[in-house]
Amino acid sequence: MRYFDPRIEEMPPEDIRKLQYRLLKTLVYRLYSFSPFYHDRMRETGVHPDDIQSLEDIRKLPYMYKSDLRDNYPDKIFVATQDDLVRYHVSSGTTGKPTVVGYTRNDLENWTVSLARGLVSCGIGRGDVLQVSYGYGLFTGGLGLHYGAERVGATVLPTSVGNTERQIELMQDLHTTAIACTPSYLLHMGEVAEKMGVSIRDDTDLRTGILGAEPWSDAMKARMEEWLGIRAYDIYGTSELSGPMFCECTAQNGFHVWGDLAYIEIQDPKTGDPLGAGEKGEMVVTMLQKEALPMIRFRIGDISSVDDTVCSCGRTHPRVMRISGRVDDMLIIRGINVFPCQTEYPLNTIPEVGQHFMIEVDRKGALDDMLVKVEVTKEAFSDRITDLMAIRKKVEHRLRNALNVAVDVELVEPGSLPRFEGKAKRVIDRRKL
Ligand code: DLL
Repeated sequence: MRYFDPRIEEMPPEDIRKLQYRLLKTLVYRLYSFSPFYHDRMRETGVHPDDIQSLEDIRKLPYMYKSDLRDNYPDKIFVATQDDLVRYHVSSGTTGKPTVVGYTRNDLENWTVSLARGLVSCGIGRGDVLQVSYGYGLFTGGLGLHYGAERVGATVLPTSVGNTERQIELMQDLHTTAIACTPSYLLHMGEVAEKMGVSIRDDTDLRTGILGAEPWSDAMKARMEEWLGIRAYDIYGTSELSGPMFCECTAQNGFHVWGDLAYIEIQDPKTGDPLGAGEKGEMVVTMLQKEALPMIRFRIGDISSVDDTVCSCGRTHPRVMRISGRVDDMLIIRGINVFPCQTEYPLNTIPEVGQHFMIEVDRKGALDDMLVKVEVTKEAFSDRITDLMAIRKKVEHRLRNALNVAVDVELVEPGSLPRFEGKAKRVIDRRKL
């Protein structure tokens, strides 16, 4: 199957924009009338639904922030009665109260359809066995992928996270062809498989990875594809948008954001000025059809750029490039802005080091001090101090070029840094403790 829904996926861009405008108008009137939260926000901003006369007028509407969800915990922003709610998910909230997302039946349907389109776009369908190794439960990854994969006719193997050896046995016994998990969990799986004497590349049928929920780089993708013998596709979403929503197609050049479901703005994070196609900035997302927890101009905080030209796969919906950081993840090291995920790319270009790293930030006297702990590969790990020093120098040099700031590097034994089953946590900032 080439498309899940060609009528939508190949819709001419002008028609997508017309549809978006119609959906926006309806959404704004509905929320002005039925949502006390949005009604008050619009009044405070001095905007009335009648002021929305074009798609660009979306910029007149007020923003929504993650803190709005926390401040209105658990469900004060919901625009659905209990009778209409069919599911909750709860995001873990590492920095405060968790946030709760409610879904109506239509919300679940749109979420499933969005993923069904994405899965077909990267070649998944009947005959595939998709191992879903995202967490099932309050996290959106497991159930989201599960329903999307069933919709396209794939066979789902709902392993969730953990029990990695068993996952690898099942992968072999049930002939898994595709896996959905975080990139860091797939790395961990590859290592555990090798310890079990299994090469994922040669001893399994795995050919596709649907990887996301955390930042990863093109270099890491290239390395995993080569090592594991797969094609690795980026998948993106957040709990507030429903969960995993948008997936890369076989062109592997950004994930398609379905215009009938979402409208994306890219803006300067400081001034809020709109940025053009190809310019990197903060993503602001409006979900055009969400019912229970509507999202207008949600400032997600992720940084990327948009390509709105028609994709070589034939799909007309804009593509968002790989996320290059989060506005609030930025570390300021001696006045220089550093995004932790900028570290990954240079490391992945050095064959002597593995793919695992940990950043530790401290303040020594008045100065910030950034230490990057990097695992050396088994092959490069040696007793010769001069060899290790040469590798360390190389890593320091590459990192300094990429980050524009000098960092200390400590080489550590293969397998000694923490491994992650869910999202990786690679930064310890002791300045905040
Ligand atoms: O991580 C939803 C998800 C599940 C996406 C499975 C993909 C696959 P949250 O837990 O709410 O939801 O976290 C959302 O994770 O704002 C990004 O900062 C980050 N993130 C998600 N996908 C990617 C990705 C899920 N492909 C937050 N690349 C987002 C980079 C990602 N960061």
